[in-house]
Amino acid sequence: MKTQPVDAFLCEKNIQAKADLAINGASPAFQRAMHVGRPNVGDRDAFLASVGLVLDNQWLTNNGPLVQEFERRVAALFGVKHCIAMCNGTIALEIAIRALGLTGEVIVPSWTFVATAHALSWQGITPVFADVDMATHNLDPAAVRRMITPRTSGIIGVHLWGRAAPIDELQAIAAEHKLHLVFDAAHAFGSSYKGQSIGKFGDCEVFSFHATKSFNTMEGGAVTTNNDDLAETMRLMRNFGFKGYDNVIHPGTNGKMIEVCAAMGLVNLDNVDFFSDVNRRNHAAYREALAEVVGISVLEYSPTERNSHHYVVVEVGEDCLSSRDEIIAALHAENILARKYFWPGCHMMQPYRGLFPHAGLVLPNTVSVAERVLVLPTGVNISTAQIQTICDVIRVVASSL
Ligand code: T4K
Repeated sequence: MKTQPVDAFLCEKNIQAKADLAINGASPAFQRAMHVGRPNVGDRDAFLASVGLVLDNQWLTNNGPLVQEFERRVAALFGVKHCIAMCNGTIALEIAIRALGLTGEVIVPSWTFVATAHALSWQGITPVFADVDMATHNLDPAAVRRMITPRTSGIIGVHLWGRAAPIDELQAIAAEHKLHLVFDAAHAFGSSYKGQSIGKFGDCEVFSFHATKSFNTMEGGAVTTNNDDLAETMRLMRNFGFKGYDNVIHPGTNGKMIEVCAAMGLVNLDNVDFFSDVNRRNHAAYREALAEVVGISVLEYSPTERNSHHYVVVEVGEDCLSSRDEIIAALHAENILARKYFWPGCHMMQPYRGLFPHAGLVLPNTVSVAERVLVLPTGVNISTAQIQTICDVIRVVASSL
């Protein structure tokens, strides 16, 4: 498979001591930015050929043949009845939320990308933030129980970093309180829970295929479900509520995936195992290179569950000699654009801060984890030597060298 050359950002610098760091005046390790979220792109020629066919076909969007093929292949991969492809993950969330008839309050983690909360508030629903478990970074079921009120209509669990939320426990809470249960599976393409593919749990699961995801369609998303009626409603909603020409039978919006995005998705589906294999190797290289650094730990993935290993999540402990922000500053000076995903937590972001001024008091784990996490580059565009350089920077910053 052809991928982008990984030596385009070749780095020659040997980093042994603080004087070697760009933050102390040395030249940066990388001439061009090393981004978190560089797209994984499968066979470029196959993609370009497919785009040629789209143009020849003169069918660019509106449930075209490639979108339909893409939906069939994703549904088969997950073992779920329906995959409804959408233009992005956020619209997919909004459509799922609306199709399920959620109202009032919905419980979500604050420790997630802000789109999870925005999709609710965009529909006039109040996102109520529940705390996460420090070990899993996913919703803590006990915290969810504490946030239920008479206005609660649902729960959105997030499979953060592609590690499954506590599905059984959330399912039990939802059943007990007659709540809808949706999973934001934006990070979880190819993940499993107790050996079963993510994609068929809760009322539905919502994926993002944004360029920065392990599996991408440039922009894109999907809802997967085993519920026939829900699937039918969402298909109507993503296309203005049209059922055939001139016949609008449902409120709707424009949530359609275009053919070129489906073409990218089909090419990338052929390479999704390759992407995961590369990410797994990269993840192991990071873990090995950072194993001895005091106060630094790389978040682990279960050896018994599938995961794309797309997120290299580093936790900076209190015993580390440098803070998370000092490490980030040093990495950025080297042109390594590590991210603080998902600092500071949704509850601290402008649209929600005023709504819940005391939210931090009930979110101690979220507050804590938001201050200690950073995310490093991975994917098919990074070499083992470059990973080594990134780890050298962290090792030197986090030590007394
Ligand atoms: N739920 C969850 C849990 C999510 O994480 C997301 C999205 C959603 C829902 C919503 O799904 P979508 O509506 O996005 O399909 C990025 C992504 O835009 C977003 O999709 C993703 N999560 C989030 C975790 O990351 P930003 O604000 O960090 O994007 P940005 O522009 O800074 O890009 C990230 C990095 O990727 C940059 O350092 C540059 C690099 N990059 C980006 C693009 C687009 C590239 O190298 N090439 C590219 O083409 O949100």
